Amino acid sequence: MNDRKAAALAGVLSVAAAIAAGHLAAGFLGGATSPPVAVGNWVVDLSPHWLTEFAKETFYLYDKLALGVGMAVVITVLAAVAGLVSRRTPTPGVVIILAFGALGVAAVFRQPEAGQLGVLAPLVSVVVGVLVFRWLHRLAAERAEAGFDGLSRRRFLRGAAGVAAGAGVAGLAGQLVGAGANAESSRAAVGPLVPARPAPPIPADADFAKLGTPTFLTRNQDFYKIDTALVLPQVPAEDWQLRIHGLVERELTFSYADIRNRPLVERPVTLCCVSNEVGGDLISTANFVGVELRDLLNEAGVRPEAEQLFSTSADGWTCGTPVATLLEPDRGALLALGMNGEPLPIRNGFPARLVVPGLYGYVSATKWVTDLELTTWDARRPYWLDRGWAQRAPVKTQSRIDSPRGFDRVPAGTVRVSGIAWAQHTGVDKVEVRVGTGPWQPATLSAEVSRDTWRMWWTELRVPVGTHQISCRATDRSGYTQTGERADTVPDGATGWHSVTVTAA
Ligand SMILES: Nc1nc2c(c(=O)[nH]1)N[C@H]1C(S)=C(S)[C@@H](COP(=O)(O)O)O[C@H]1N2
Ligand SMILES: [Mo]
Repeated sequence: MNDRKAAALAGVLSVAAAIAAGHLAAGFLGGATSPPVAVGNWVVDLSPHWLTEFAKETFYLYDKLALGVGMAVVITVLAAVAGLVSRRTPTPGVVIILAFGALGVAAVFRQPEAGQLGVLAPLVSVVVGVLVFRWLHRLAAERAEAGFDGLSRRRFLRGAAGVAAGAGVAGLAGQLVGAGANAESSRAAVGPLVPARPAPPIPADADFAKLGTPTFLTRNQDFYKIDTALVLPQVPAEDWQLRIHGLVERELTFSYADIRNRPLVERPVTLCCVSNEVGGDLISTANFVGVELRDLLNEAGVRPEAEQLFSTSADGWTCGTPVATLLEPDRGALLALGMNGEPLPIRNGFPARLVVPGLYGYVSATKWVTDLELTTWDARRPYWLDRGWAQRAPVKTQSRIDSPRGFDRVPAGTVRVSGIAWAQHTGVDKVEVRVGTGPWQPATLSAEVSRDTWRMWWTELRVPVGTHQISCRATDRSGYTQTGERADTVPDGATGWHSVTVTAA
């Protein structure tokens, strides 16, 4: 084998080892996305429509395979080039491997399901790639120094064969481990969750999206996501169980089939995070499908001493919800299996989560829920309580301006302003807007879908030339008008009016 062939081989084998190692690491990291898979998804997303159509027609069921082969060809060529340009020193090859790594990190992070640990898989790739490349490079260099004697040649070839075998084993192992650790196939097998009581149709005037507000229902991929999970728990529906125990007459355990075979209800609910700053975007709305949590609790027979529903997720996160709230006949708390016509996305709690209208997520919305214990407030302390957050946290009445954006330039005169308001389980009654400290002016509200969901608003304001603050405030059905006093999100939710500064010319 001549010098060039050895150099190209070193490049190709180290990149193969890097990819296989990253794939294996992703398998072990559970929710993490494998770098080659993430890059593949990216390629698919970037492909123009005609190309994906062409691929489907030409390769039929094998379009994914064709994509894999295509990527393999491109990567092999680039890796061989990396080896060839590194014949004097390994630095150019190392730089190319680092660039591959950066691509891997970027690709993994565009995947919505990548947990915070997702970055580890591409990092493992890079480290393995660089180490293997430097090692093979040294063996190749020693071979040249030794004048291509039999011993140094054999050492290089043995090293290369070892790397090839190792990469093959790691890649296969990653495939096996990853398949076992991912709940996506289980989710795909759930099939339609058909509600016996569907949500009301959403009227066309439930949002003012054309005027700059969000859409009434948030698409699943756009739904805000908050949790402590470094990698998303992967719980196949077949393995999932929910246990109800503690201060109950009879302990109950449900399988996924037990729950999904009950009559399902569908209910639009706006979820909101206590960490949402004034004007923040940790708020979204979905049609949740599930069963009445109250029915399950009543079947278990809640004893009068029970104050707290202490719920635990598959990854050990805990949450405390007032039992009295959950037992209110019209609260509408759900053990949810689906949202917006699909099984829950894994990031939003597949196979099952709690949804309680009117309470912030950290005291109510346990994702990947597996255990419901009826208990007292003294006996059990949920996760966020020991970290400075309040025991009880009903959602505070709030509103936000979506258009114009802060620091926008607008034409002086009439300016259209729009946004959202929410007061879950109480209902929004009124939104008012003002320029500077001028008089509050009422805005037009969107059709109310339910008191558990947000409402959109819009109006037109006279804005004179200059820089001005536009503010909004909501009033809820209890007659409470949002206080202008600013409070931090800790311990039980921010208060204050949202305002944006615009310059009119
Ligand atoms: N298992 C688990 N469930 C959880 C959390 C968590 O950290 N772990 N965070 C809660 C918080 S703080 C919020 S605001 C909601 C967010 O739900 P989402 O990610 O579906 O928007 O989930 C709640 N459920
Ligand atoms: Mo939250």
